Amino acid sequence: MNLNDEQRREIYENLLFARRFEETVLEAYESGGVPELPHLSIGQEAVGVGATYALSEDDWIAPSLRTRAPILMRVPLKEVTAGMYGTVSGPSEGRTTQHHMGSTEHGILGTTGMVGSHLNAAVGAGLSSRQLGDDRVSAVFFGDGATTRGEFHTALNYAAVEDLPVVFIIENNGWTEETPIEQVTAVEEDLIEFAGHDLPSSVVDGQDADEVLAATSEAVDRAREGNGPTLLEMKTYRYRPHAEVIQERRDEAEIKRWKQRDPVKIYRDRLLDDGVVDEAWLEDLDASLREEIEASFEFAQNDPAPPEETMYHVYKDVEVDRDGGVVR
Ligand SMILES: Cc1ncc(C[n+]2csc(CCOP(=O)(O)OP(=O)(O)O)c2C)c(N)n1
Ligand SMILES: [Mg+2]
Repeated sequence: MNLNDEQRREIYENLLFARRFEETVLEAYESGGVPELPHLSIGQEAVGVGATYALSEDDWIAPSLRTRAPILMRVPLKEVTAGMYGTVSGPSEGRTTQHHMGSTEHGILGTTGMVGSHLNAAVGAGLSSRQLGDDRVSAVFFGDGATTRGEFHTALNYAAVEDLPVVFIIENNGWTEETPIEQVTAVEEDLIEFAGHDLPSSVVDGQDADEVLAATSEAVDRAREGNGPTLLEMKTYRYRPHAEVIQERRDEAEIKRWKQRDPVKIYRDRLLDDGVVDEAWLEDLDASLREEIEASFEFAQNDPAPPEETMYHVYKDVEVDRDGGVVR
């Protein structure tokens, strides 16, 4: 995919936007304002941004609980922030908070707290695409830990057997909570060794949005042309602990090493080197993103809690007979 200067600036804007948003979430959480424990993806932004940039607006995205950038790229910011506070203007009108965020209106399947459980929902979205003939590709983001779950293998196998238009994206940050991934998997080196199932796969530098975009574009083309699923392993790293309440147990040197491969900095330096942006542009962008994000937090903090009747529209009202058959 050949990018023009405007597209390259747009990718950088999305990277910085995701970074500044989550930094603000952290500040709000630390000052006691966010109702749910953040599991931040700071450090992993290039995976979500690069991959989403490779998709069409109509394509399905199934994020993991940690994946944030694709949501920020598709859903209006005030809605995302309200969604985080569980207030009425959020995508679910206050039925969920950040961990379960989704917005089918924007092609984003709501995620769950059960690791790996959304993979088969994403495969289902691919199957629906096939059956409806609507050309939509389904991209699913999940952690390395999810590759140890049965759901992962079921999803890969079914998508491969049926040649479904699904792109499987492992956000391999090397850790599943407090456990290094190599301790709990039998593969020798890369998680794509799990692929089998006659599935094309590759390992990608997840800190470089251009690399992520190129690999995902290839997979999306394959899926859209009817040639089935692809497994991509994005090597990345989170800069924060698993969740904010958890004490950091990873090696300081390891964290430091990965911070030298900061996806936002890598992209910024490349744009500066290529003369696509200058310092003044970068400063203006940062200031305007901060302002927009602050305004969204102010909006969400003043947004009302959902009315009581919201809880009555979760399940359809039906009457059942003694055998569980639907009467009305
Ligand atoms: C089925 C299941 N088992 C355990 C947990 C507890 N848990 C929550 S997040 C997590 C780690 C997930 O690691 P990974 O898939 O690598 O994603 P990451 O947090 O690194 O983004 C675990 C074990 C859970 N939520 N669901
Ligand atoms: Mg992980």
